[in-house]
Amino acid sequence: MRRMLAVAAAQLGPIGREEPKTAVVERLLALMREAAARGCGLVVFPELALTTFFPRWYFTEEAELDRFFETAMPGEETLPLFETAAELGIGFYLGYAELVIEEGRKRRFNSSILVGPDGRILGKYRKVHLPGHAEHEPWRPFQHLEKRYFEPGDLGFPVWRAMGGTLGMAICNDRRWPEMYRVLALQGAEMLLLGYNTPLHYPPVPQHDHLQAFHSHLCMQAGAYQNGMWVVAVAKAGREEGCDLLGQSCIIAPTGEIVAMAGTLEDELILHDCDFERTREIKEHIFNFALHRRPETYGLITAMPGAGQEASGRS
Ligand code: CDV
Repeated sequence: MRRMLAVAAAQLGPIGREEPKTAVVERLLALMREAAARGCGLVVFPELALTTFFPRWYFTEEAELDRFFETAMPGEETLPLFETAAELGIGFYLGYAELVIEEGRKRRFNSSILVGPDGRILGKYRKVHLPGHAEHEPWRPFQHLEKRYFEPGDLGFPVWRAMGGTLGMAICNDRRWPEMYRVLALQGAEMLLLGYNTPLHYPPVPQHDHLQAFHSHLCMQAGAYQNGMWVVAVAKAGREEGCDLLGQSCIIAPTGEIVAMAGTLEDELILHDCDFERTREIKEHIFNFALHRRPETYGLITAMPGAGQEASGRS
């Protein structure tokens, strides 16, 4: 018996710094409508999908920063996404900047939500692995201030049973960390939804610039295969405010094979009919966790962050 979910990865082209959120939401709605018209039950949007990738700037005024954040979900500008999803009967994943008052203070997270085909929020994820730096570093051609503008996610890596399968969420840099896939797989995740903004130029190690697409696919294909899960990875792509962002959004099968990949750096939909049952080909055989894992030898993974490394390296 097959267990099918037709999934759309909705890559976005660049978003301008002054582009109103309402205009971005129109672009998202066009992609959502196309996904539904082509028979999809789920559409996946990128990380921070409502605005330009604002951590590339150092802001001195809090109000300048605040305008990129959402204080409610749905909010006034994002409500049409929820209404349209419910009308069309399609679920979605959306990355956005979250600003909440918790513990009596302002807290900021790089977040994503999973919305069901009835337009209701099923779950929220807050990005755990924040790359970049916390202080202004003028030597860089552009900043990557995620460590300044966001707190590390505090919700862990939950899974949700929805749309016929078991789904997990992660965001951008999380895809480079094998622990993320494994923690999801140990909870039975069959599909990972992930949005990203990956600059082609990596200022601390520019000699790796030509490897951005390779490294992106390498870690996700390995994560898919070693954990027997589908991976739906969606870029914000193209030249955004002078910064070139990787495209090549893709859908990866539990075998590690890329089964669909974007060919442009613009708004573009790629689709695949995913069979959740295919996860068994991996999970019941080569990566049968119950049969082959030796967790008693893996204790160091949770006991320490790094092998005596200083926390002062550049990222
Ligand atoms: N948005 C990101 O998390 N970007 C990182 C870059 C800075 C390395 C990434 O892992 O793609």
